[in-house]
Amino acid sequence: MEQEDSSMIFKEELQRELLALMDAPDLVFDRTKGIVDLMVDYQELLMMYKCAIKEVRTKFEVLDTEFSVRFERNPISAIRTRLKHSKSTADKLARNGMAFTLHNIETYVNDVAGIRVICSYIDDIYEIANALLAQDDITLVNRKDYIVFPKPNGYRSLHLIVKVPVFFANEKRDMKVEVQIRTIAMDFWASLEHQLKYKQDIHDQEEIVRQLKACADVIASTDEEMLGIRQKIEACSDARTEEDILLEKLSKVDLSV
Ligand code: 0O2
Repeated sequence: MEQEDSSMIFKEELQRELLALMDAPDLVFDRTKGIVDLMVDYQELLMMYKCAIKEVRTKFEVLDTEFSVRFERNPISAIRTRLKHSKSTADKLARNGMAFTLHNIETYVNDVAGIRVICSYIDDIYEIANALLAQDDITLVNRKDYIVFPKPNGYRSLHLIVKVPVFFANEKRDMKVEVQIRTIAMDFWASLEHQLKYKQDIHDQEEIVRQLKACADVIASTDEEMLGIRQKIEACSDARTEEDILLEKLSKVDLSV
């Protein structure tokens, strides 16, 4: 009932505004121009975020290539990137009582540019994150460790908001990028859990939430165990002779970079 009232008021206000605009063509022109300008500038801003994603993605790809040559294994199993949907950006601003302006997007929405890095093992997450943060053109804006401090629903991931400089034809801009780093298992869990957000009519929601939490706990201990096994295997291969090491180094020469 309350919703109907507010939608009636909104419709009446809109009608009044349209009538006022019909009497004032200059105002119509100004408003239209304002909206077109905003959309053009917004497109440009998205282009800049897209470039920032490319910069950070390349940094992770470089680290992965270096690891693969030095340690003969790839810490990164996959990299996914996305630009936040405009509706999602508008919703986030509206939830915080803010208008959809370029200034508000840049200042208050940290995840317009998003990059998700999927690792096999937990220690890779921190190694990759530290290697990124050690780079002198990267500034850490915020760090949330949902691995050490998981969310009550069981969500685990390392979140970093970083700023990266991007060089355009006429300017250099520091752009914010949200980086989420997690294991394959954590990612598998998060994808399924994410569906809960968009399904309104789920029966037995409480049971599903409980099952998801239980799965998150199993996944966390499996991740720990897998890391332990890998470390044991590595410890065995550390007991090599000088000759083994030399032969191993020689075999690396043929690795395709
Ligand atoms: P989408 O669709 O993934 O882009 P802040 O960004 O700091 O102002 P926020 O949004 O609470 O505040 O940040 P936080 O906690 O770092 O979470 C941001 C993103 O992390 C979310 O983006 C999700 O991608 C992911 N995330 C956080 N919590 C959960 C969770 O419980 N389950 C799952 N599956 N993902 C989670 P968005 O904004 O939801 O949208």
